[in-house]
Amino acid sequence: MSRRKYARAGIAAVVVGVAAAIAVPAMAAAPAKVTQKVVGGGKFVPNRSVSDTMHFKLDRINVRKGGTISLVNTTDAPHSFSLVTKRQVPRKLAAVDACFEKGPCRQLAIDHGAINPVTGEEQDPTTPLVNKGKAGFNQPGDSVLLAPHGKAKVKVTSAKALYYICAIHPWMLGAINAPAPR
Ligand SMILES: [Cu+2]
Repeated sequence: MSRRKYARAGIAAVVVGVAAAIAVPAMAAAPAKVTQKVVGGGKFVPNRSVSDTMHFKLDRINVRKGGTISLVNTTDAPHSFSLVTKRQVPRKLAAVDACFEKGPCRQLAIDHGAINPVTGEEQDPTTPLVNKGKAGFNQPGDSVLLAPHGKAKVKVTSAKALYYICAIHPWMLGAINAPAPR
């Protein structure tokens, strides 16, 4: 083989190698099972603040379509895992407050039966799982309640980006198969 042919073979090998390197991340499928924990609790700093550190452990969940998210609540409080639109994800403190007024938190509470739709009074939720549209978690409004130290499993039946909040503590939020909301 001439020197030139060696050079061509070398270039071809590099091209194949680069193609493989590009193809590998695309071929690596999202996992079929993911665990999302709810962690944290109250925090008191004298003469400074009282805050609540409860949050979803993962800011972002990667899971394949048809995969399962196991929700594990390690806190003493109830929570929800509720799909909302990207726009409805709070990014400011005012949006956290507004969630209970005109935002999705109020509607989710009504859908779970945690607010009496006639009197507007809070009550024990009647519907732990709300499913809009087709089965599984795939669109805004799909929502599950987590009792204190409770567990739940949800099946993700969409490959699209999904966004979630806790409708009780809407600073708790994140994304499924999309960058974490900031
Ligand atoms: Cu919560």
